[in-house]
Amino acid sequence: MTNQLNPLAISRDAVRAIYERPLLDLVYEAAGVHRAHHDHHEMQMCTLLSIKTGGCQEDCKYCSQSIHNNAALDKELLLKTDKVLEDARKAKEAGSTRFCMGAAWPRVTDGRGFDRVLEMVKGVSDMGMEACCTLGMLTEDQARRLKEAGLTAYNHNLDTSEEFYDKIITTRTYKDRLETIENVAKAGISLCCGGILGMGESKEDRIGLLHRLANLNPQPESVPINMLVPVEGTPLEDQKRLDVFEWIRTIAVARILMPKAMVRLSAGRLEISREAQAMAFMAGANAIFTGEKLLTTPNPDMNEDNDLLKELGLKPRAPHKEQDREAA
Ligand code: SAM
Ligand code: DTB
Ligand code: SF4
Repeated sequence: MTNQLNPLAISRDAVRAIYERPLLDLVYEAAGVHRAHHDHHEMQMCTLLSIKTGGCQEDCKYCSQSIHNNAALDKELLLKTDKVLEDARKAKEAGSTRFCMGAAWPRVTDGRGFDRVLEMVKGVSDMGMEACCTLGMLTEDQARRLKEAGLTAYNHNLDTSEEFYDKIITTRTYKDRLETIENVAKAGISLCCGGILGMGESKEDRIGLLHRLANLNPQPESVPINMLVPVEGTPLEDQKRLDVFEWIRTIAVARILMPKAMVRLSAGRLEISREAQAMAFMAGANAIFTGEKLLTTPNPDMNEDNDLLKELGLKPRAPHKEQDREAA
């Protein structure tokens, strides 16, 4: 069961003790864990595409796509499969090895829309790329069908601590999130699960999020760490920026607690300096989203990212590396 504590459960006090270490000690330890479990010269490059944009009924206070918010947004119905596969091909040519398709759906509903998404997943997977989706809540049967179509990973975030959750979202519960996570695990799909920092949560909330993530059983294969992008027209548009060292601290703790996971720098990189990103890579972050856009907000320029990786001596990671290693 995914939402039960795993047998190696780590206590919240233990997570807090790690989180509160002197920052440089923490980064030093995280760097060691990173090097013990990964090739620390490798960076996984992923590309995101919003396959259905806006009009979502959930009331997530950070999100440009919620009907409860007033963000200026070009809404878009579910894209055609050909267009999505064309974008995936371009992402592959640009060096991306994982293609993640996001839909502003609160949940997946069976029917023509979902059938089309299954077609997209199959197409991306047939191209030799890792296919990832984030489509909202999912039943066990829908997860199974995605797996059969070739899905590598499903993104479904816990976003923050259980205590802070209802300050951010009221139309669904933490338990709803955990149920989908469990359905993903039952289907044998890798879980991509992380959160957002800088929404006005306390340090204790960040500790609570890390504690829940580390105790998921199995642990997530990928942990996206989003820094809030304050979107105009959302309730969080004027949110004060989180100190970037708290972001680095969170990344380091995630790396120590989830040694095998890919720790993914997600939203918010545009506003984070090269130096801070380099420190995050030192602290164990080993995946980024590349390309000019995330789902609806801008992302660093591809050339700037390539320059940064080159400067730091990092190289792109091959697709399906884990499976290849297990099969060898
Ligand atoms: N609707 C699906 C869901 O909520 O699971 C999938 C798409 S949703 C946009 C995926 C994730 O993007 C959210 O869980 C959240 O962590 C992140 N996100 C959305 N808007 C963001 C923002 N303005 N700043 C930072 N992260 C954001
Ligand atoms: C995740 O945790 N971050 C990505 C991915 N999963 C789907 C999405 C970030 C979205 C940022 C806001 C936007 O572009 O709309
Ligand atoms: Fe909908 Fe996902 Fe945005 Fe929440 S985060 S409003 S569920 S698209």
